[in-house]
Amino acid sequence: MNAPAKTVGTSVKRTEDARFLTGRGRYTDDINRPNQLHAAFVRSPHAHAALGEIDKPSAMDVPGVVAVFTGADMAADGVGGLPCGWQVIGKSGVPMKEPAHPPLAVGRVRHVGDTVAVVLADSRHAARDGAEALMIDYDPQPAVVHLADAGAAGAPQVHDEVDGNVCYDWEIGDQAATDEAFGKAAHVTRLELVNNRLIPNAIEPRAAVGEYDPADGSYTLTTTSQNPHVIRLLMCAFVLNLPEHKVRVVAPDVGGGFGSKIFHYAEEAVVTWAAAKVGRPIKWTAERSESFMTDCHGRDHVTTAELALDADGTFLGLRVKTLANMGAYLSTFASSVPTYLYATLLAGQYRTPAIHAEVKALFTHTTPVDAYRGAGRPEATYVLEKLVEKAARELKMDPAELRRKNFIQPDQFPYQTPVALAYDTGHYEASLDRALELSEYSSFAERRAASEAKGKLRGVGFSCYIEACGIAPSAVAGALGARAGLYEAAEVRFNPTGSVTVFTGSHSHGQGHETTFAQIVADRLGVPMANVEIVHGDTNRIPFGMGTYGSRSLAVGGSAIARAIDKIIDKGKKIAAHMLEAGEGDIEYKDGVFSVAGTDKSLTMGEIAFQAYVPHNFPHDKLEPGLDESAFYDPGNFTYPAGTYICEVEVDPETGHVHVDRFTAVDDFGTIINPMIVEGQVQGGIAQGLGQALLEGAVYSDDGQLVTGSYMDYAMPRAQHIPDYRFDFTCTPCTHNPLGAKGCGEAGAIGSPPAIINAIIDALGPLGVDDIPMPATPLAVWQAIQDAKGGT
Ligand code: MCN
Repeated sequence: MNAPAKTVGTSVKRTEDARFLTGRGRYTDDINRPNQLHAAFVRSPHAHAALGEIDKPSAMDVPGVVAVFTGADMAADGVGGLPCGWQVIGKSGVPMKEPAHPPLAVGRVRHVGDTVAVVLADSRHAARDGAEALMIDYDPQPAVVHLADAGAAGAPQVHDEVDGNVCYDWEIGDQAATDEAFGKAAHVTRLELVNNRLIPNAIEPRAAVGEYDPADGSYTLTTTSQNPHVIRLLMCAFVLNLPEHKVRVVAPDVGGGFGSKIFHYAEEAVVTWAAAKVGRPIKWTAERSESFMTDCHGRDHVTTAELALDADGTFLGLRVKTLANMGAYLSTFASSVPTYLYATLLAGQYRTPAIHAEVKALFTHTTPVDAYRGAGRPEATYVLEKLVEKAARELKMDPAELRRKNFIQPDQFPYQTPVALAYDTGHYEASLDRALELSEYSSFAERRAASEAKGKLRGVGFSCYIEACGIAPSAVAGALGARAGLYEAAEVRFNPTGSVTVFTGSHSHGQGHETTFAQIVADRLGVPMANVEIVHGDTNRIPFGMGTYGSRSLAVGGSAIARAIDKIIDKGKKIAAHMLEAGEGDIEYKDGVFSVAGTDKSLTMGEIAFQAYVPHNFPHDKLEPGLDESAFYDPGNFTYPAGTYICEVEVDPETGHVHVDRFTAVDDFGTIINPMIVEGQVQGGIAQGLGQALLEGAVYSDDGQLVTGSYMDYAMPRAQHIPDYRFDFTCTPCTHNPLGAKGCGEAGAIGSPPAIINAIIDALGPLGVDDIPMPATPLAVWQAIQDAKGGT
């Protein structure tokens, strides 16, 4: 029997889409349990207030309401706070401040939307009525909202125990060497910028169902999570103090996460705890306005950056100072984002010999800020790629050529940057050249002239991004302060009749793992893809898992699967040797067939699998029955996808409207499993980057109200905003994982904002505009034009 055709590298259609497109997906909100109660959370209307009396009877009187719980109730049960998973050690060894974060507020509320109480009722509407009826004594206090104010003397304190609202003051790189580089510089380019706060908007809002079984004291939490094992670990160890073997966490189909569903949220702990209190299942689904207020936000940096260059444009040094908004509490991964996922990427694709970066993280009375697609790396790319483009303008150099001049060269890998990371491989010039060609950069001047003839301004902008993904090598993560290693686990079970069940610790919530992982398994085991089932998202079925974020699933989760398959093949060789009466060393394996070297004796993988489970004459002291192997894979390094993005915009100077006319993306993701899925990932990421660059931005009033709390005020990109994409890939395989693959899930969101903003600045250059903030809304662009003209 011939092995099925290889699938890796081909655009196999997504297996999971049959379920999604026919309405057969099973999401948390689809789950209903007999006798369940519905939860409504009571949220603070104030950014900062002392909590007085909470009058439970006012809600209990509402028909259908069964129970009301507050922070005091949870505290009385010994419930702990929501933890942060990364310890950042600041300057002079000062550890970060991690103030208490009770799931329901105790004594004080610290942001609009802070969770104050939960009302349980027979119906969703009754729960909501009860929540609205609950009388709470708030004593409003002054709030601090903006980064610029949070560190000022006399600013309101978010936590009494955190002096000056400073979570940490951290640095990386060599300050003395950087100062010396600036001393020698022929030219210094300076930049001040804001990386706008974003609000994640997955199609499926967060939801959770908590259950308790008094028969055996076990709990089940079904939740919209990207990493169910991590949620179980954090909830059991830090919050509810439960034995892990009594807690099952299930993340069924999840309708998008983009990072916002990797954190352990208050509602998950509350519904689990309250289910045992009332002895009934409890279901909660967020309303969209709750999502705006309580899903962790992203970005929110204020940065000054300086690039030192010599007379011919060679980079000598980079100096960066960033203020990062943590919001009111430290969310699960928040501390790592502006440090290890941001400052370590500031070398970009360049050979800058000296870099020094300082990051001060501050608490404010706003929604907590944590990872959002790209997490830290978009902020780093935005700083660096705006700065480089500005340097090119100031030096009157072609922006592509300035970059080319400073690229790390292919023969310099592995390349140790001055900011901790060691890139394993890359070929940056190859991506740049292909992008120049694909974007028709050489004929840009003609298109610019054509736009001008229509009264429009055309600009072109570049971004040569790099990211570190495949998070995270345990050795590096541990050294950087992670409280756990970030390996991944897999179990591959070759069933007796030829099907394969794969249990993975990764979690797919839009990325197509059921397809791409099956491609890897099918090719390596020589079975049809249809025979492979990928199981994820259930702590009772999967031995362990770190989940999906940081574009880690293929590079880390996929590598764990590849390792488990290697073990299956090794065992298959032993069985084949026994069956074929040959020495194990004489058994060769290729495309699903074991054969004795130099003979025509062979057995297929399917035959071996069957024999593995019916081992009539196995030497049982040497060979156990079964063909089921597990593996953990701890990456040796991050993977470093990189690429060049070139954006062309046309701006209407009368209205400030920006039309993104074409967007070229040439990415190096190493070996690609499924080009269609990867292209989809890049498209989605660019759409999110375009949202940040042109439309999205969370706005708080000075007293801490979230002004952009609905789609009336927070604009997401729509089909009409999506440009003519031009895609291609270059390939330098990752050198340290068995697949040669680098992550692709965040690249688009990381690389695109600076390309778009640089293009707008280029377009407006003739009018004297030399900067534009994100989001570059028509008003912001129009205002910049007026300011440059000296008008209002
Ligand atoms: N892939 C491939 N070849 C490569 C790299 C990846 O075929 N060289 C495939 C993978 O097998 C997988 C997909 O592309 O099917 C994305 O893989 P990877 O880059 O490993 O990223 P993850 O699967 O770990 O996904 C996480 C990443 C992140 S961090 C965010 S945020 C994000 C994203 O993916 N959130 C998403 N993409 C998303 N897409 C959807 N639809 N929804 C989200 O919430």
